[in-house]
Amino acid sequence: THKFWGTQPVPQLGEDAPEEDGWIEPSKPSSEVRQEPYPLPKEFVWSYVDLSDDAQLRELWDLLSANYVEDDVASFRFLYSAEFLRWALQPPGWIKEWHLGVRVASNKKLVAFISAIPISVRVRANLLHASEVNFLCVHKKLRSKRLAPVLIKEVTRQCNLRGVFQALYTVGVVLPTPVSTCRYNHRCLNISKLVNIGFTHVPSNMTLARMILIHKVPDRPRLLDHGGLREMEEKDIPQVADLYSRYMKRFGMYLEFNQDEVRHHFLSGRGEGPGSKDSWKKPRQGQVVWSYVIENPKTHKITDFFTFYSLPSTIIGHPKHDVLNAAYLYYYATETALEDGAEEDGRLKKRLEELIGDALIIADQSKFDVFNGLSLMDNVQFLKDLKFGLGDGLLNYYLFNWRTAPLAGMAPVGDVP
Ligand code: YNC
Ligand code: MG
Repeated sequence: THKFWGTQPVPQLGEDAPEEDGWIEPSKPSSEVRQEPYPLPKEFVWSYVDLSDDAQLRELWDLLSANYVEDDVASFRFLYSAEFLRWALQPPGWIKEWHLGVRVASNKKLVAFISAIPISVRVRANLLHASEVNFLCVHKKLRSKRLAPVLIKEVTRQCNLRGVFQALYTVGVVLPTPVSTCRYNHRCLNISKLVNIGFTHVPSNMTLARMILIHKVPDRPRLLDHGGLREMEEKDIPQVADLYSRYMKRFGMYLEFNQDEVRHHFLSGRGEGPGSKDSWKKPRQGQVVWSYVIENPKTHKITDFFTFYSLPSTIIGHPKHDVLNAAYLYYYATETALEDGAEEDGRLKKRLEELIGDALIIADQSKFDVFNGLSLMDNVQFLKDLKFGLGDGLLNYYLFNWRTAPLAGMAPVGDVP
């Protein structure tokens, strides 16, 4: 039983799928929302964390780098960079009161955090003006004291005060009640390091040398010279936004992005310094996101794009290596998916293998050790043939205060009514 989640407007475990999609609790005017912050145990105080201030950004980085998500056996812990945190938490329309910290009253040390950002999420036929909740973290020394429910209730109150009554969030563990569940898949790139740190192992029917050979990728993206591949630029935003929205309509749940959001998510996280013809080989200073387009050389039409981001993990207690450099597949889209019959006759699969295959090459040249992808969108089309292996991590997707039937993690079409 869930003492906290049992009291919240979420579908309870074992509940039947609803006949109609809709809220669980109705929205209310902000005058009827609770006006006082939820009380904290007396040694703590609420504190908004201002990420525009380098000193406070550093405090959040310190908290998360020591206390945020670890895998089941505590071998790895996410190590979000400061640039990543700013990029993730300050998208267009970000709200100061949604970067919510808890400090020790006596010495002001930051010991807990939760965040929300505004999103427009389409869930089947409905477009929800919602928030995305992330980076919930309680210092290791303060675990199991029921602080997390207070953080969740307070961020909910802050959302409600802004007229937001639905939220989207992802969690590794199962709570009431996932709307979808995805699995992590890993494309190993730096085999010797990954074997060395125990991230993967050499199968009994293979040698290390053979395993390295099998996972070797070319050293130059295949679509670079004649295929129209280049880094995404500011001028591409209208076309990329249009392609993104047409492509994503094929799925039962996705975020809608306007052009400012496309600019933010795909271009603002690219760090310092101008792009150059060869910048795919080497990350820029502080680079968080890598974004590429395919431009038809004759029509100048953008036919495809792909993006991935950098999210390293601390390797806990290893004598030689301290950081796992992981790239995560982010958004992509291709006109091929929108052509009649492309899924049935294998054209979509072939195109995605070309695109994501080049993403792997770029990530390899940028010195990533591994490239991760979830079992969602069209990923199931290429994961196996591009030599991704099944991970043991799951990612559960949740909606707060919204009922809808479960969405298949991998199903592309068919889910949309
Ligand atoms: C979790 N991750 O079940 P019950 S993901 C939500 N998300 O409640 P205590 C969680 N709930 O079962 P601790 C949760 N983990 O009794 C635990 N819970 O009903 C529930 N880890 O609280 C749990 N970050 O304070 C139980 O637990 C209750 O001290 C127990 O703190 C939990 O960001 C946590 O994994 C996760 O820092 C803070 O373990 C702590 O253990 C920790 O006694 C490492 O809490 C880091 C970590 C979570 C990453 C993420 C998404 C969070 C979503 C939160 C829900 C948002 C709902 C929408 C709100 C806005 C609505 C609007 C509008
Ligand atoms: Mg606690």
